[in-house]
Amino acid sequence: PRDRLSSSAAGALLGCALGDAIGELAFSHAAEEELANAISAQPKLIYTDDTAMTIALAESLIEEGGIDQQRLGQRLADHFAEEPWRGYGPGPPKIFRKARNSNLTFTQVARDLYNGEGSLGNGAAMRVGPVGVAYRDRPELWDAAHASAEVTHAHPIGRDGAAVQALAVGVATAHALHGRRLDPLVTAESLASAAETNLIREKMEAVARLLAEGAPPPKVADTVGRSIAVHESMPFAIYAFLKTPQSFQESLHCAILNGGDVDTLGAMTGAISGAYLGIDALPIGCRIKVENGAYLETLGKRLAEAFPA
Ligand code: R7I
Ligand code: MG
Ligand code: MG
Repeated sequence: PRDRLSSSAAGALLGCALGDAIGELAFSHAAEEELANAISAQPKLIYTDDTAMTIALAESLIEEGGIDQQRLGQRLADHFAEEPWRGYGPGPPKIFRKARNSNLTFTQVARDLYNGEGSLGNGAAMRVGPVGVAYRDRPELWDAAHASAEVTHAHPIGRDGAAVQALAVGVATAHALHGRRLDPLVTAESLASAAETNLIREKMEAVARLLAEGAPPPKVADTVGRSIAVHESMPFAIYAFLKTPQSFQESLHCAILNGGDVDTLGAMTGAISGAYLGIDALPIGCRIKVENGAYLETLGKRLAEAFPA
């Protein structure tokens, strides 16, 4: 079990980075063959803010032993300060600046965003994989996911979207840990019933229905969305995993070859699929090219050790 957890944790982190970096390439190469050529032509696969924030969250979980919102905020801000060019959404950099220049906490500043509603962007969901790996099928998962989200995403939809994505990674990790096969329909329905907002519950119910019907991916993408808002991207990312849970590549292609917020769709699907299938299921040609791959693998192993089976 220890080895399985380690493989799952490393798979979740590398899966996120691969999905993010390859998703970013899919932005300009939308056909499968074109994308394969583009990957071959890259000396390195460069990830974006999605993975940078995921690394910060994993480091925070390992160092703090859980979610400490101020320390997590500071780590996220430090990664941004070191690499501001990674393609961050507009909200987080504003929060980091304001938290530095005031006496307010990160969560207080995050609540002021977007006319006091807080952000419902997918930025909290795209980075939440490490919370799913750490808490798996434990009841603490839900509060930890909310706490990790609130540092930048205070809107109820932003928080709920992150919690459902964390639960998807948690379910995937728990199944991998116990060597159990996951039932896609049961999983989609249980994620729907875990959602706390009507909007996300309805989207996840639609995912379950469309999976049962065998609807084609472009139709699913049109129905549930694939934008930068979390309720319009996380459901499609989960669908892409659940449609072909045994294949990282097929899930990833489904997530990123239907347009929209492709790096983030790739990051979310890649984290779930990587957690479920483990590190050895990731395409080796891509694994060796992904930026900071060795560090991501080590970080996954350290996360598994910090939250042992
Ligand atoms: O969520 P966030 O970190 O952005 C993540 C995205 C991913 O695609 C990354 O790959 C990166 O490219 O950015 O950043 P936020 O600024 O919190 O949210 C993203 C966007 O969602 C905002 O720019 C808004 O357009 C929109 N948005 C909202 N619009 C209206 N009302 C977020 N919250 C609201 C809202 O409450
Ligand atoms: Mg990005
Ligand atoms: Mg994105």
